[in-house]
Amino acid sequence: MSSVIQGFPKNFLWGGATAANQLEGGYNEGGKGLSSADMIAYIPKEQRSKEISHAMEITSERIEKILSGEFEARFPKRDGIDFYHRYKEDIALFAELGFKVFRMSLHWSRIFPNGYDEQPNEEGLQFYDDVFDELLKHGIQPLVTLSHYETPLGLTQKYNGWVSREVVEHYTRYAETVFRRYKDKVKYWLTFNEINVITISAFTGGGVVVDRLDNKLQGMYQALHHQFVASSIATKLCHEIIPDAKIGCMLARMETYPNSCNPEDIRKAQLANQMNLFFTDVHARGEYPKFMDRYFEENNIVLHKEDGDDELLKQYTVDYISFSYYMSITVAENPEGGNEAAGNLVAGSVMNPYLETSDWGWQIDPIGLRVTLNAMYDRYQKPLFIVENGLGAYDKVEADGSVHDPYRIDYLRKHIEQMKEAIKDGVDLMGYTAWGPIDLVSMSTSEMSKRYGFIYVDQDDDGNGTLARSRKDSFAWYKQVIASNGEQL
Ligand code: BGP
Repeated sequence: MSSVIQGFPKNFLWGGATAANQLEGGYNEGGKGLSSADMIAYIPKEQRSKEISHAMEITSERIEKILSGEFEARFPKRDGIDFYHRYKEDIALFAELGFKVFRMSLHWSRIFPNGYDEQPNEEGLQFYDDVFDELLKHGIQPLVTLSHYETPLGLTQKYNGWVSREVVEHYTRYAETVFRRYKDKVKYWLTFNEINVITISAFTGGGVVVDRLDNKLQGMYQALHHQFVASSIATKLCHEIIPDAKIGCMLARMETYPNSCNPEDIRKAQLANQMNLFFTDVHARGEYPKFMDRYFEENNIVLHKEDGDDELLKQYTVDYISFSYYMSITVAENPEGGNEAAGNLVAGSVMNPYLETSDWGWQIDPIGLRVTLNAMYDRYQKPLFIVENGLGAYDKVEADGSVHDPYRIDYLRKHIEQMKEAIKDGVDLMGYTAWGPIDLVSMSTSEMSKRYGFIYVDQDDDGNGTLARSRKDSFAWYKQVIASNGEQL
């Protein structure tokens, strides 16, 4: 009988997580092409819809207006926080925190500017070589996401993004190029960020403009199938080219509770969890779960598969399962009034009266993280990695320049405590990369004011500021968490 593991494993990978399109800037420098993320056009607050992402507003017409210059594309998506020029300073701060690992993504369009180019852009490849060298100089392992809400715009214009099978070939050429280029520097990879989001916003997740689709749902799930196949091929290539690397999938985990013990609510929550874990089922088990047959039939979705697709999915499953966790969701069969808390991510969601709510309506549930870690480990028996967790909040800069963020420390402490409990429960947890260790651009709001960082960045929602970096109170706290391997919280 193995003894219960007390505390975090010695090799636990503590760090922070970012995404190129929210971090780098330099959107048109170094030979980089335009991407879907560069099309998040400015939408004045008063005109914003309740959708979780402005990318859902993207239409063919809006893209043309941006390309023609008629429509000013939105700061700061294009500009991030200028990591492109400041990466040495930022990585030195991550090293001061004691990071073991740093999650980042590559701008696909920095390496293949149009997406369908035959040859890569050397300047783009060299930039990431320089970043990885800087990380490794400080003893920090890169954890690289190949596609994080960024599809080269050329693939949208030529193929309408991932809805076309041709994009599989372009993605696998990109994956093979970077595996070969960085095989001695990068040992942790992820194929797609939050692969489930393509069925919420096809433009965000796959550069697909839905007004060009005859049938929106059919298009979303066909695009998703292409990403599943591409992910399996990338997994095969990664194992061949970098035998000592680990490649995983990544899910926006939506742990969902029933609003009552009414069996109707129980069933609604069960279905919501099934529909969320469907994505990791395919990545980790290598096949579509049976409950999806009913969903496809009831929604007139007929996937077009090529010979060998099912075999690819089955043979090349992921080495580990990573996910983002921010909140839990509660659903009722007959909700009285909707729930803005989850940004309408799940139909029928209602407020959970037992949970606090963030400034952006996300319901804070540390115990839910333990629940979901146990549920996912029971389901897959594969190593898990929390690659996003954090609290987006308004921070106040005091007269002396300090930023006191006890609310962020409290949020993170409580989630890390639950991670420790899950490890005691027997969960194999590889690591934890807090989202946005340095303030960066919010995905859903395209703003800076929704801040996550241990490091404050002097930049406001309209791009004004010095971009100066400074340490918040949570910086010293997280540094101590890492130094004590999660003992001093
Ligand atoms: C996840 C994305 C991240 C990040 C995070 C925080 O869905 O993978 O890129 O954006 O959400 O959300 P937001 O930035 O909207 O606060």
